[in-house]
Amino acid sequence: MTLTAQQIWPEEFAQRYRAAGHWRGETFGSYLRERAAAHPERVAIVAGDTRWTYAELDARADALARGLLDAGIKPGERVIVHLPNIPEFLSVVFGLFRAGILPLYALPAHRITEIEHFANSGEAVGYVAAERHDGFDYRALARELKTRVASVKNVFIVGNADEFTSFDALEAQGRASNTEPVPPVPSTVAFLQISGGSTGLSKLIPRTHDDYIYTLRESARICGLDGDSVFMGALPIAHNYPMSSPGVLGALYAGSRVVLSPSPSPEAAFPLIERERVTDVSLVPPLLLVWMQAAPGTKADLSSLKVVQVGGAKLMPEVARRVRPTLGVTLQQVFGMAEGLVNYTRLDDPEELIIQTQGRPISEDDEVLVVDDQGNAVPEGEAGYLLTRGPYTIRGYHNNPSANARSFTEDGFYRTGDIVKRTPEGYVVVQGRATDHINRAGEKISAEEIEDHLLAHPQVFDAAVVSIPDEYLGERSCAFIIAQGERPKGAVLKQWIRSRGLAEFKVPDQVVFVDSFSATAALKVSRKELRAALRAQLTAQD
Ligand code: J2J
Repeated sequence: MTLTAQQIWPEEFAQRYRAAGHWRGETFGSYLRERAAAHPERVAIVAGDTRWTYAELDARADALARGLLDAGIKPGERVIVHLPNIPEFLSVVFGLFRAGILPLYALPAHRITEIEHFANSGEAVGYVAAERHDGFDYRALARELKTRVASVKNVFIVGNADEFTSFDALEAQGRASNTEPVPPVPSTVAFLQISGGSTGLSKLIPRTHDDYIYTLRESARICGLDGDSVFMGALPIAHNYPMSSPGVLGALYAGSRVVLSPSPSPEAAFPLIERERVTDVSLVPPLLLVWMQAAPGTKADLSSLKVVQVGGAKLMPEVARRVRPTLGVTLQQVFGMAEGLVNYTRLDDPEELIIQTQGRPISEDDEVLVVDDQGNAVPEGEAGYLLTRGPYTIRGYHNNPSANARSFTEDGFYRTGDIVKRTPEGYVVVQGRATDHINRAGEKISAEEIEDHLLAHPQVFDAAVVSIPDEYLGERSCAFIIAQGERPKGAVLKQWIRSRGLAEFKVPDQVVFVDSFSATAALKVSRKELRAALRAQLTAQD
């Protein structure tokens, strides 16, 4: 298995990133230990009535590291972490990091089909979930997972575990244990994140301690986090963005307090902002709209908020312009990707840059190219494909040579799939994208993946899934269907997607039946052109 930075970055680059002080040989386990030593009594995590100090989080992570090793999981092996925004998310990932075991992050919305794919492609040996969340019983998923994927031996459940090991038992066992975890090497892979999955199934993204901690350190600095900051994790923190840009991990790196909201809705988040005097939060554009609608009428005192970050999908300038007047905060645009490159507008940037652009890269060593179809640089200010490499952008997906051949150039640039322009100041303006996925409120959906599932339905002859502009979601998904025999109801096909064990956000928002894919979209053209023609057809009708 290819799990070291040496195999991810060529040695000359690794040396350069170390010499520049980007990679400092820290690990997740070591930075938590240092913070806990520096300010043991400071509150690290708040969720509901739970308040853990840095010392407590540190001790829990130690206990879990021992418990996980005693359960027979070995350093370098992978454990799927399938948890909502609860404190145990953080204690278990730090426990895994300390034991040198790799978390593989799944979103709470993922269901058996996705988890099975992650377990197979990451050869996972364990699965951690909460008993229930949002009405869904994750123990049932765990049972199914164990029957489908033989490598998954250990299941740990927060709450009532039934036949599985309870999280409390795991931690108690670890507290009583003398096992000494061997600290992981900073240049090795610390965890696997999942890709947005533009073509078919999600790919696994290997990130090292060195490279990711560099982004946490710089993100916390760029976002102005320090010991007085209170960062709210409102979006699901398994997402790379609320995890790391600066996210909950960046906030803990900076010694800030992390407040976890069970949901990003104003009803859940606003009272918590008042109670905990939250200063920073990251949102996706549709949520920003909801917050801006709710803020003027709320009884909650939101005056502690200083910075609201918005990223994950394009923020329209006319919305961006209203942020400061409506919420009384500084807007920070964030354009990033789980594969690496993250751009931020800086807090003291001129207002127009904050409103009109998606920021500039974290690092002076982020190499950013904007190229045409032939791979040649376009003149400054013109739109082109964004390619990038740098000290925290991966050089390849985990165990996936065919995706790597498509997604990376020979000299190691990642093809982001985004179409961007650059301003004279080096700021990026996202124009669109070349890949065929749907960015539904920041959740990336692969058209191909959903088409494959629709095609498995006996009454579907052909299917094309496209993104349609949507006032609230930014984009919504529309499935064009040519029926086989009698047309099923749209609702039946939506239910079909659910029954295939997929995340709810992948269920098409709209189903449109057509007799054929029309002359423009005859079989000669690629799926991509077909989707473009159908999208144009529907948008023209609107
Ligand atoms: C337009 N498109 C954007 C933006 C991401 C920080 C922030 C976001 C992510 C993320 C992340 C966008 N405007 N402001 O991991 O650390 C689209 C682009 C990009 C893709 C990556 C982070 N911000 N996008 O969203 O891996 O198309 O990461 O390539 O989920 O989201 O998606 P993802």
